[in-house]
Amino acid sequence: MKITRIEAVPYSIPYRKALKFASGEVTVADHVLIRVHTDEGIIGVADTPPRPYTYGETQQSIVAVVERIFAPALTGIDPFERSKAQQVLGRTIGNNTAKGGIDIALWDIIGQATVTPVSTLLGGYTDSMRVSHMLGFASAQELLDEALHMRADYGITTFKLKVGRRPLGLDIEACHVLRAGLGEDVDLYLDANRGWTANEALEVLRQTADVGLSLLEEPCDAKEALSRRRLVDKSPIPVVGDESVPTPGDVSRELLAGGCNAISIKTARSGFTEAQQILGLCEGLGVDVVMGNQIDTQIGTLATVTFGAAFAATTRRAGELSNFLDMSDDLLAEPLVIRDGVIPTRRVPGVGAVIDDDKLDRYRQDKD
Ligand code: MUC
Ligand code: MG
Repeated sequence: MKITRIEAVPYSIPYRKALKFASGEVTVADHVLIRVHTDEGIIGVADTPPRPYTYGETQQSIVAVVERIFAPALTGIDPFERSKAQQVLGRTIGNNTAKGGIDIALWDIIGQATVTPVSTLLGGYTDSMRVSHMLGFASAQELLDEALHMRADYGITTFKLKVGRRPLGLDIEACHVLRAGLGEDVDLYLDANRGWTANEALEVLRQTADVGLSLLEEPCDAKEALSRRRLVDKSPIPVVGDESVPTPGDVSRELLAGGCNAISIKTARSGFTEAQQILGLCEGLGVDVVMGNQIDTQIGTLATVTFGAAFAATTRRAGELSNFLDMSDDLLAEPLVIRDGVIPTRRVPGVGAVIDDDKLDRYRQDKD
């Protein structure tokens, strides 16, 4: 089998509710749909979310790097020879979600060609993922209302609260209001998107010691190595690396430097191949992982469920899988459903992301 063509289709779907966090906000999904075509008519699909404040990528940069660099270099390669493709992708630095998308599309082709669900090909540990919901900036009461709604309507009992780059009192109050309103049997953790100094993070941890938070993600910039290491040493809860650890090399650097002691795995930026390498590193070093969310659409979320359900270590914690609920629409022909707090994998060949072509026509931005 040979790759014959790679499409990068820019499209735009508005959010019903914006998601605000310390490093930016999302009001519309200006994403790029990747489609890898083969000479046997099998097409691999994946979604890429441009995040300039995290990876420096834009919708235009993803389309450009795919059309001008990756497509010409990958055309003619056999999708099964993923390591050859990884070599080609690795020759261009950065562009994390563009690379991740192409890798996921190659796995989708391999699953379709072998008539096997990719979650099974990856390891097939289980057939669903528990859901963690991301709470963006809002007042403490609005956050509690949203969490109560997510628990009542979707059975979600794990919440990641976005904090940072605003008065500490607001974040501390939100932690207490959520714990008081949701009770003890809910898992609560924080993500500051580098929006604090190490000392501010330590102060928040001191003032929320009674809340029972389980994780603290990217509290300050990992490049502030000394204060970051002191924070990791002093923190009573694991400090999670996210935007500081997009590749296996970044993961080993940060873990060995003491910059974090848990890792967020995001298939949007690592694909399945590098995500497996990161997981192997973490399992070997005894480091906890959580399946993160790049503020993904349903296509991106399905990729995260497909990978996360394949391994024991990635199912120990709920995966961040519900951001798509804030979108006004999606390209997935058969919508994802969250029931009793879980999302099932798709028991079909490939990843199972069938696109509704009418919707793609409606939302694509490259129409003549
Ligand atoms: C997250 O976990 O940080 C927000 C910024 C980003 O790059 O991803 C999201 C979610
Ligand atoms: Mg994060």
